[in-house]
Amino acid sequence: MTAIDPIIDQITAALEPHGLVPRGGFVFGPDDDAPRLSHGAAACSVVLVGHFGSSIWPPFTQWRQSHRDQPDPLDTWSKEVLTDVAGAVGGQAVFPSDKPYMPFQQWAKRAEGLSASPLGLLIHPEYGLWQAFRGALLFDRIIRFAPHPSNNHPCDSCVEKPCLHTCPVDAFDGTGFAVDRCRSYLARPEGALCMGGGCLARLACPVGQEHAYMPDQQRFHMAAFAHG
Ligand code: B12
Repeated sequence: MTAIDPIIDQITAALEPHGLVPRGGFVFGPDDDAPRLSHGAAACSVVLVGHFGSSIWPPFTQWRQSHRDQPDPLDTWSKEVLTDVAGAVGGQAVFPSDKPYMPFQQWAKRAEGLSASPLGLLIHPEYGLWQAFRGALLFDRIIRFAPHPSNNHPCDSCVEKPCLHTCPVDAFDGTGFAVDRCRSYLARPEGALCMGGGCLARLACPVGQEHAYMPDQQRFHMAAFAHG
């Protein structure tokens, strides 16, 4: 068996103070539209970076105290942190919020073997919908990754699918997300419950409920989505 690349330990250590973790990765194949590195060549490997549950919230909240009027604070924080980490490990950081959008969810399916929930969000067998990606590190060399576990898709055995029956305006039908209907509801007084406590459809998912974001983080994401 091939040993895992030592750079994964370096990345793990560099991310740890920020509540972030490497979330697998892969080597681009000849048929992939691999992103270009700053020197023009196509990237060879990618390591995804993200978080489970509220692990980023304490370090991010602390950073925010000295960056009070920062627009898009979570994206800005992610860029600050990951640009530094990339520099330290010889990679180049890319971000989910930057256009043209990189296919983060497709990458995550390959890197961690995750599948999409009926809400469109990828679901993790342990952390459910309470996880996301803050960036990815591109490298110009082959990185040896541990094979990801063959994750069962938790939604396959979920008969009730409460995520599809909880939204007060039926914004999710299992095939798409009625973004405008959701946003206009959030703007009305009736939307206060979602705005204050988080997306009811996401909260209805039985998987990984103990990892649901803390209330402050729920409100932050709802506000970012509602006004985005
Ligand atoms: C544009 C976008 C949106 C748009 C979607 C518009 C649309 N119908 O396409 C809007 C603004 C609605 C949106 C909302 C949310 N999003 Co969004 N979004 C993106 C973004 C920036 C680009 C998507 C894209 O076009 N990618 C390019 C294509 C080529 O890549 P892809 O991997 O093939 O894209 C997949 C997605 O587009 C997906 N998709 C299509 N429609 C929708 C709708 C939703 C709601 C989601 C989540 C995904 C999704 O299907 C594609 C095939 O797998 C991605 C980041 C990224 N770079 O991918 C985040 C991303 C998909 N979003 C994410 C999240 C978390 C959300 C929110 C939950 C934000 C929040 N409030 O916390 C909400 C969901 C609403 C809710 N109920 O709370 C996460 C998903 C993480 C995960 N576990 O899978 C991502 C990866 C960002 C991140 N930092 O991790 N989002």
